[in-house]
Amino acid sequence: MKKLKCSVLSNALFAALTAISIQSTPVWAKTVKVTLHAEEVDQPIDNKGTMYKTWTFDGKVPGPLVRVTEGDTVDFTLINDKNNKNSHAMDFHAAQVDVVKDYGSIKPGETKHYTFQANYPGVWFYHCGADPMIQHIARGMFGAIIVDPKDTKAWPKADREYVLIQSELYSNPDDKDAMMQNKWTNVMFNGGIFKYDPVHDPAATRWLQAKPGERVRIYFVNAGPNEFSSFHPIAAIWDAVYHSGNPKNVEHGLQTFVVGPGDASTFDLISPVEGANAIVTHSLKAALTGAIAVIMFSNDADPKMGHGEQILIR
Ligand SMILES: [Cu+2]
Repeated sequence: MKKLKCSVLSNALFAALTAISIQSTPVWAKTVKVTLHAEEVDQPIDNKGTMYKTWTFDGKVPGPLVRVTEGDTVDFTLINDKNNKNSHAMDFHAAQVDVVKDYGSIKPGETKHYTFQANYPGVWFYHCGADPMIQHIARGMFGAIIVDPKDTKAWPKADREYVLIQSELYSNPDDKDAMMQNKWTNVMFNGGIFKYDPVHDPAATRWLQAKPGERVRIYFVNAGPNEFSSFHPIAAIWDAVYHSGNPKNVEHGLQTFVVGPGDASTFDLISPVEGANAIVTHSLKAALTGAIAVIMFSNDADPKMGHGEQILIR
């Protein structure tokens, strides 16, 4: 009896101490190591496999999705592969650091290391900032970092999540003047012309999927380098839009939301019916040259889509 009482007491004491420590220090915060390689490699820019001389993070356009929780420390290393011909750099919009020391460019064969604490939840752009920045972004050196809010109850739980990153395609990757004059030929989501749109391109084999009634959370980044996005779901309404992806910056029931170059926001979409929506930038020259993503709402939706690796569909 005495022993039982003692253990109940010690359990209560332990619970109280745990509660105090959770309130006073972020015991959940962790250090996340992120290493990315600058790689100058060719990548397909459409569903037929047309190759383009891209510059990339880790050989992909967009670069890998980085995901941490608010309060985490990101321990970042950039390796500029020795076979490259150009200097590269890394600018995380989620960071608060020194632009000269941390965002400065490094030559082929060099490595750069810095750390930052992810103090604000949201979806953030990352990109190479080496000179000329317009060309390094246009050729593909960009991606997204999601900083999940530490309070998981700060917003409704999403049933599926997708990342879409808008960018422009310039037909000649060496023509910096065309980039400065905004002479793009196509606008794309996730580095491919009509990548998720089998309606406009029968060669497209991928699209977004969900079930009616599910809350679909889209993390949207506009890499630019020049065009604004008038982000709109055709045949649907944004249930909620969170500017910069921060749950505190919420608006409800919107048709379009403008995301400028270098900005990002998070969009919740719920379909009451089966059928398709088309997610576009309603700037129509951009949409009709490639920036359309079909999302199919079906009771038979693939349960793997919108989870794990299928958040950023390659
Ligand atoms: Cu670069």
